[in-house]
Amino acid sequence: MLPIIAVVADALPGTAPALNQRYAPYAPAPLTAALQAAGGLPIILPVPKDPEQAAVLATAYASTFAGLILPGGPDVAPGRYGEEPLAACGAADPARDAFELALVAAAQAAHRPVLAICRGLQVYNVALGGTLYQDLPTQDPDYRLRHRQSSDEAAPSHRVAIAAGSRTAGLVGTDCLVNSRHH
Ligand SMILES: [Mn+2]
Repeated sequence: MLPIIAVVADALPGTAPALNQRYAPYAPAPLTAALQAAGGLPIILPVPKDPEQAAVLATAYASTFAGLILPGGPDVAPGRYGEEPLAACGAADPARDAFELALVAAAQAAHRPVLAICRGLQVYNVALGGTLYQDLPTQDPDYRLRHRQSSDEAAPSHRVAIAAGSRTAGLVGTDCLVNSRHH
């Protein structure tokens, strides 16, 4: 049996507003293709509009998947880590925050591994009690790297250090270049 890997949906404006289909859940095609190529069975989890449903659905979903991927997306609401939003903070999606934070808790309770990417890594951090810089250029006195590159957004631009001996280092080495699209 192929392991089911759940990817939380991002949302695009839908095409049939008259039918109340305002948003279309989707996941990035390169991500789902990579999961299929690696022998996984990707599924996309739609974000419940009602945050009240988040915990119940997250627990139910966690019993269905072998692993969870938290992908990229909008900023986490600063209230989730005890801060007021600064002017440079982006718009948050309260329903998605509620669902993903509940999913992290449910995945941990069910002993399912989580791969967190971009926004997902920020969600994971906040879920475990961490805080975030809302905006590096205005908050970090040592800020100098351009983390929101103006070049082709897929082109590698800055260097990252990978922990020696880690699984990631086995795949890409301890020193590599990545694209950078956060703030
Ligand atoms: Mn960066």
